[in-house]
Amino acid sequence: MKVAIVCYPTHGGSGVVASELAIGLADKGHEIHIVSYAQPFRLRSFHQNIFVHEVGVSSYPLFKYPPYALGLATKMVELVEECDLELIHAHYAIPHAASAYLAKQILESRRIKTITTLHGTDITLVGADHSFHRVIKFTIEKSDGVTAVSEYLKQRTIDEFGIRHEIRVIYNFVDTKRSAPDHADCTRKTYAPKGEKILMHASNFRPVKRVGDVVRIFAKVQEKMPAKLILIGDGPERIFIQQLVKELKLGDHVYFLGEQDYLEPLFFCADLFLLPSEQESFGLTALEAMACGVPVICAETGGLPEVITHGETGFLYPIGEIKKMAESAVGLLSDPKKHELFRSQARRRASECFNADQIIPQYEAFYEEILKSG
Ligand code: GMT
Repeated sequence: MKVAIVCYPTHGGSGVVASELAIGLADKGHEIHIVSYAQPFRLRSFHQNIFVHEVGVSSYPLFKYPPYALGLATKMVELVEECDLELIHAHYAIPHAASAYLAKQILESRRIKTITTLHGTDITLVGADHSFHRVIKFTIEKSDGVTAVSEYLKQRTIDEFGIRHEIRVIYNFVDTKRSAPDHADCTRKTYAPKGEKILMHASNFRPVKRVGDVVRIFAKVQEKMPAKLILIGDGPERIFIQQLVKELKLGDHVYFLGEQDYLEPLFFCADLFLLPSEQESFGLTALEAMACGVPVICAETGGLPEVITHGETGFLYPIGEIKKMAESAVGLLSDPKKHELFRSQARRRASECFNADQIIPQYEAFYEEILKSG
């Protein structure tokens, strides 16, 4: 198949899923054209059968906001014609689904199909905003195929937008080959020289991630046992989090690593992953942690209960239940047998339910189904 995959290039789950899907499909011989405003970070190295096309938008003094959605639609039209593409797969509805719809209208004489994959905030936060609502609803309904990354997100989309179009749930995935321990290049000694336990969190440091809760949970754990906290990522809340770390006098125990392209090498250092988000349609980082044998303590929200099994691969508690999250962390980390059991159960669940080898063929089959449809 010849497919355009449209995505964000930045450190975020939707861009990771789109890039890893592109790699998996290209490995199977499909011709994949990535369309984005920059090279996605997971596609910086060469991959056979993947072609990256950057969308440039001219600036003009009249434009307060550069019309990216139009530049994107134009690029799609050109690519479909030049490369004879059959399908446009938009990851994250805003504005990608609208641009794909526009491209399809312009290309009316060609039988081009469009698929939109909903990732989360495109429905729950940004999409729910009144200023986008009608366009999101319209473009989802006009997509030839729609997928969501969890049952939760599918239901939320139906409730929020009254969508009648079928939404297929295709879970996010991990390449479990990359999660093999021989890929570990993080040394525990660097971060925990005295054998302290290592807690980890990775996100885009937006308010929805509740990184403050991560620090407060860690503070409670620290009171009970020697521990270190590794924070990965960057975003608007980072400055407040640094301040909070100072206020709680945790400066010697918390590391800020900034954005990292691959998390697996770091996860091999971790004893526990924390994701106490307000909202999480799936929680790809939690899955990546599990694949490396790291149990997850998270908020019982969104699609997280579909990924983490309470009492087996981690613990789920209501949003903001810092005390319970910290107690479970201490309980697990001070019981080596239980911790080891959780580690192996986490690894097994990631590999049995969310393995790239199972999920990528689901996308492939969905593409074929949509291409065959009338
Ligand atoms: O908010 C983020 O973490 C970024 C966002 C994205 O689109 O990059 O993540 C969303 O999509 C991910 C991939 O499908 C999911 O794993 C995240 O749960 C989801 N984020 C939220 O729902 C807040």
